[in-house]
Amino acid sequence: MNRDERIQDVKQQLTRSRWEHTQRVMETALELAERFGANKEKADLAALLHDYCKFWPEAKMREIIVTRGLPKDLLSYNRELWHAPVGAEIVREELGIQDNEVLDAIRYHTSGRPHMTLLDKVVFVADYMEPGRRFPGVEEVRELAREDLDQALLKSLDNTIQFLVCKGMKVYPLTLFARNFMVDLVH
Ligand code: DGI
Ligand code: FE
Ligand code: FE
Ligand code: FE
Repeated sequence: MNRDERIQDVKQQLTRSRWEHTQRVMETALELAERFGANKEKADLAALLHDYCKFWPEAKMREIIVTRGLPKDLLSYNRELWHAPVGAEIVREELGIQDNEVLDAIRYHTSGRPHMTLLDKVVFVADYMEPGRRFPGVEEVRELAREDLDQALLKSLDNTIQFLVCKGMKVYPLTLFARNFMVDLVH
């Protein structure tokens, strides 16, 4: 499967507005990869595929989590988290993506994790700050990302956790571990 065929495949999985988001994540990830020295081909591929399973039915995602041995604790947290690990599994199985760095960047693009790789950070921050995003505090993340990817990542995690807490929602432990890890790293 070449890049154009992959693009057609991804477009079929997504709504028009989600495909436009994906294109902006690809552009932003490429800029960040260039700025901070990540592998541009991998950033492009991970960004293209990062939301592959975003619109899969909840029951189908649940089945993938159970049958493929993905972390079962996901099932007791927000279903918005599921498309990331399910997406990594599905692009490996169905699109034949074998690069574990790319698969990890997809797998952890929503939750984050401790010890995020440069590629993980590029995809996570690109997804958070692509020019279509209107989150409170996103402009500060864009400013930080001009010079310091780690500070931009920490601020994205802080903003997301604050958002969830303000809404009275649970926070997936991996997101808290990711944030705590980044606090130590930047100080
Ligand atoms: O798929 P996208 O909309 O492009 O963005 P995403 O994959 O980063 O995340 C989707 C949403 O998941 C995000 O707006 C907040 C929500 N969410 C729910 N519980 C958690 C969570 N995000 C994180 N990081 N941690 C959670 O526990
Ligand atoms: Fe996503
Ligand atoms: Fe995200
Ligand atoms: Fe996304």
